[in-house]
Amino acid sequence: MELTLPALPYAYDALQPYMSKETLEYHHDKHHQAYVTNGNNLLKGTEFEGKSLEAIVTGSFGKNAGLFNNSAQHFNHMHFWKWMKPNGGGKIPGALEKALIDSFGTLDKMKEDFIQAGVTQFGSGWHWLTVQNGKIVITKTANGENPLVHGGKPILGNDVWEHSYYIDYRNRRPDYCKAFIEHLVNWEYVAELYEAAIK
Ligand code: MN3
Repeated sequence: MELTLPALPYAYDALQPYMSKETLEYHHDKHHQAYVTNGNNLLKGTEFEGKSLEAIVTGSFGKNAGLFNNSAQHFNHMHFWKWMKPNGGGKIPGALEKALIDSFGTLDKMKEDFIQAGVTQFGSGWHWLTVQNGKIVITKTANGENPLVHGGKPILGNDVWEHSYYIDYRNRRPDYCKAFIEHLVNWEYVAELYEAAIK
């Protein structure tokens, strides 16, 4: 399967003031495009040609670092664009809201723990809401790594590589993580992945 860059599901300026047009132009058009281009080059001639993206990511982990880094980042960013929406961060659909309260006690505690995971990820990486063994847990990973390679199903992830926030927030990663969970998350898409993960 050839990796392809999906179009952004909203206009480049649609997430302002929380994520700028300039950030999305660089992040989507340059950074994500590079993962797609490099991933396709590294895929050629390997046993993974013709496999699903998930199979490439989990199969190359620990075996082919270049292919893993680029294919995992492609997977992460394909979802990342859909994990955000204009006027995001509002009401969480009922079944997911209940599951989050069951897992974390309160929604505020879930948000606090999610932000903390992003703030404490040392260097580049991601922080996640993941369905693992039927429960929702918060994790963080370095570089392109994601919960798929640890047997989890990621339902929400935020990119804390500096390219995701430095234009808008400079060094203020905590403010970026807070803005993401409060104002950008597309909870309908998270709920869709949650329903698929618990089937
Ligand atoms: Mn990125």
